[in-house]
Amino acid sequence: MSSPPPSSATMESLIVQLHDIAAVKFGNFKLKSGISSPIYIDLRLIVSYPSLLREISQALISNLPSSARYDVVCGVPYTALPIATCISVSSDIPMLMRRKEVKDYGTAKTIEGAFQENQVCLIVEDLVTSGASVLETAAPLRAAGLKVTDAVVMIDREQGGRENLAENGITLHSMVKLTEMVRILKQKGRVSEETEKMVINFLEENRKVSVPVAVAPTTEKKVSLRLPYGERAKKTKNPTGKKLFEIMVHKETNLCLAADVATAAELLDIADKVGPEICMLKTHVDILPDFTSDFGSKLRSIADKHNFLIFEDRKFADIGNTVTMQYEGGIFHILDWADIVNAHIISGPGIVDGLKLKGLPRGRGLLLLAEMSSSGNLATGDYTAAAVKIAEAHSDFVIGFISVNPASWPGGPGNPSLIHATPGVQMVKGGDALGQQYNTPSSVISDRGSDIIIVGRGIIKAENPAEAAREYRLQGWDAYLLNCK
Ligand code: S5P
Repeated sequence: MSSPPPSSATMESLIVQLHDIAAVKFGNFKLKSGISSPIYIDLRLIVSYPSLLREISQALISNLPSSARYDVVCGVPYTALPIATCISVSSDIPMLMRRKEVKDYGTAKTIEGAFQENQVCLIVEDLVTSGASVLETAAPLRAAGLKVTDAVVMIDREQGGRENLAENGITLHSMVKLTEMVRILKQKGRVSEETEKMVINFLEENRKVSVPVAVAPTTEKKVSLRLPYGERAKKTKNPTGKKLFEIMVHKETNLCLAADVATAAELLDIADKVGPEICMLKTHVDILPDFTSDFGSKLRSIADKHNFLIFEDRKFADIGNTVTMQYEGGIFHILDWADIVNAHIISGPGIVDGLKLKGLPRGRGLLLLAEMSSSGNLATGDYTAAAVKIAEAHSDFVIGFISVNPASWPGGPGNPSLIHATPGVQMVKGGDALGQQYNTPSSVISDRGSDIIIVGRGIIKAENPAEAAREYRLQGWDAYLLNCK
């Protein structure tokens, strides 16, 4: 911990060595995301060069400010595991390992090794782009009672990772920034000026893609501690609302999967895989080309097996009389299989009366769209306030809201019997090309005062959706525990 920061000569030599072993390559590479990159970095190779591995580990640790305090280290699996091991052995600092795969839900440990609550854990990573993988490792460490305040990384790609981590309370210490690395390689005659320019342009363009989009409300604030979900279950009149809170407590999850997949077959498959991690599964049944009349009963049996509720995101918007027919009839018979549906209040309170007529006798629940996640949406101010009024007047049937920033509402998230579910959630802030705006699980639960995170593409597009769901569950639950009385 006391060794001086690496000299520029040491740094240059490390970078040249990385180039020598082809851990850094220049050319035309197709990345996992589909885009072509003029640079490719594969730091897994360093395990074959022990002296380089040792030098890098030392450079990482001596790069930390002397004020940094930590009791244990943990590498982000898998590439950073040997680096963390090397730091642990050479600096005599105990190490922890985070499991990527947990076989038995609810019983197996996510963190291996000996530690005590409130110890500080330093995260070790090889390459940071958006910071998502560091956050994925920080979540279970924090959930286990450890403090995570700093992360060391070999290479910072300068694509928003530093800012995203700072937003989550983690200071990033990089050995070298990617542009600096390319500049050094050019100075050493390893790459031409043209290649250097190409890489810098590529980074600039990608930086634009991944720079966090400013998310609508600028009024984020910490909400005061909230009643535990279990207490709120007792205050809830509607049986589905009560059951939802109870499932959340029982399964330790405030995650809802937005299962916007291409077919009914895929939906049933992902429901079964992700089922153990979620309290609710959200469908858009009208996007499924292979919908058949037994879809509802099939999904129901998966929901019963894994104990989650089904939420059909129908967004009813018509007059009361029409929605009764849309809810019950047509080809989808939503009333038969969906525990929860939602409605806009654009048509006035009659829409709630209409849905309630059919839903309440079956014990179903309704969420009102009080806010939306998409940029430029009109569900703000008086409109949001009207949704709250209608919900209060129908609290036997309305179980809560689709909301985005209830902490900023006059009176905050309000009545504890009403639940807040928030879409537009991913591991890092940002947006899509069609107006969707994303916030992180911790900012949604901690700063924005919501109860449930609704995650779609963050899970369904992941390489391993069940594993991604698990990470979202841990982050969402961790944030809930931090904010609960
Ligand atoms: O305001 C809203 C309301 C909803 S219900 N914004 C949303 O994005 N949603 C839904 O949440 C949307 O229809 C989609 O099913 C999900 C978000 O998906 P993601 O892939 O962007 O996470």
